[in-house]
Amino acid sequence: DPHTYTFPGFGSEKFPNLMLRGAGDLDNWNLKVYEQQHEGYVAMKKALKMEPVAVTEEVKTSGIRGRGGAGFPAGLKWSFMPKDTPERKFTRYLVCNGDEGEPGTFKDRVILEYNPHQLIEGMIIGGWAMQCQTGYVYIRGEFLWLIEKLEAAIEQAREAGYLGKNILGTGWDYDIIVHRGAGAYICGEETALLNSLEGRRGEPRVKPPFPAAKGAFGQPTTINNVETLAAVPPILRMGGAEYAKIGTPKNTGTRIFGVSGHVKRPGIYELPLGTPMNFLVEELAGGSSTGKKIKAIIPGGASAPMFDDKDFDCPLDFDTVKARGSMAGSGGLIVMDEDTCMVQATLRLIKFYAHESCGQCTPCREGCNWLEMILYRIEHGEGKMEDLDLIASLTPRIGLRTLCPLGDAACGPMDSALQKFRHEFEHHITHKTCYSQGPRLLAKV
Ligand code: L3W
Ligand code: SF4
Repeated sequence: DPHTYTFPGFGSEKFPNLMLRGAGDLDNWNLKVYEQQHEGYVAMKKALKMEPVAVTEEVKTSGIRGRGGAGFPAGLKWSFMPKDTPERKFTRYLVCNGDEGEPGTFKDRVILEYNPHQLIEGMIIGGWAMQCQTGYVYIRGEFLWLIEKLEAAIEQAREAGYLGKNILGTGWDYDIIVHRGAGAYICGEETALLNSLEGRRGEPRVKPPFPAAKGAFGQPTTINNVETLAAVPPILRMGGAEYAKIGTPKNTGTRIFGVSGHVKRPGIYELPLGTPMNFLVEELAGGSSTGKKIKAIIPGGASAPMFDDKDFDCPLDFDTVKARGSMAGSGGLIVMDEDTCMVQATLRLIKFYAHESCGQCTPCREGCNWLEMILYRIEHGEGKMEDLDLIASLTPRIGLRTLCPLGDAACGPMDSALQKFRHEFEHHITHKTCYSQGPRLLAKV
């Protein structure tokens, strides 16, 4: 059944298959296969017969929240775009954020590789709803093999008359341009992405103005994640109200969770929002791959504070994960067993943020480097007990004091690791060996 699927070894429970539909079919990147076998472009044809504002209303009704990390209601975001008036005509842009670079997150690439037409269809529907002239896919530069496939799929859509001039006789002109990033994580932040798209240095801008008021090239722009836009065709096909029945009332629909780390079956899983984390990790991903107890799980990409076993039952929806002190973020779960050294794991994460900081804000640029240096000496058995107080005094001076969320993102894993696994940091300092791995050589990272 193309609408649902069951997991091998997991009884007969049916899960809705909206995002990964057709993804198992290697020819699905081909327009004909997508159209003939997976109801491709049915939603687009339906949307183009509707008033643009009615399409936005349908997305609002669906309740879908942005899948890139912040969980902002997508329909509401679309409705922020200014409409033309007799006095003023706007050039409007739709930008798809395909700069997937969050550690532990690998869902957008699956859509781009196996279901690119669903994204293109979502971008045409979004472009129509907001009456945009151009759609951009800002894609992570390392995804070379996906870029070729995506561009070939876009060309097929052009040939079919779904992109270009006077699309399907509506009088509306719209095309999609693929723009490659050059390897900076920060360009996944929406305003840094816009700077990069414009050929400037990829640094976040001050918000407000939000992109809906002043975005790409100074014009009204909506930026949505790949997964959010790819969810639009199923929403239009089934109707917003029907989509809203999946998941929980304020966290509707399905999302693609990525599970990596110490599990037997790492990979991606499409599930309704609100699915309990331990169901995903234990039942679907097969539980611990090492036979050791699972010690920590990062629930939503590296920026999300870590959970310890008290929260493994947490329903994976934006609000509950937040209420329990973390964030559902990009939906990438990183699972760590009890042999994982939390000092080393935290150092690895902080090293990433220190490297990727764009350097505009002093708290982020200097603070992340300081955290890295302090963690480095603790990891190598050269830390002092006062270092833990120093860390605790540094993070409140970084978080919420910066231009973009990267500074906060570094503080999440740092604070949660220290709060939940403080004894491991203390052990490194007092014993000069590792709590989890014994008297291992405290290796350089
Ligand atoms: C108009 C207003 N628009 C908000 C729009 C805003 C944006 C969206 C959400 O961070 C998170 C971050 C990462 N008028 C508006 C408005 N908007 N108020 O709504 O905005 P915001 O600022 O809450 O979030 P953000 O800056 O988009 C995203 C976390 O996601 N994350 C990151 C993942 C990284 C990737 C990647 O590598 N590509 O996905 C993962 O957890 O830490 O907290 O569009 O314009 N009044
Ligand atoms: Fe750049 Fe960090 Fe400031 Fe973000 S928080 S703008 S990455 S310096």
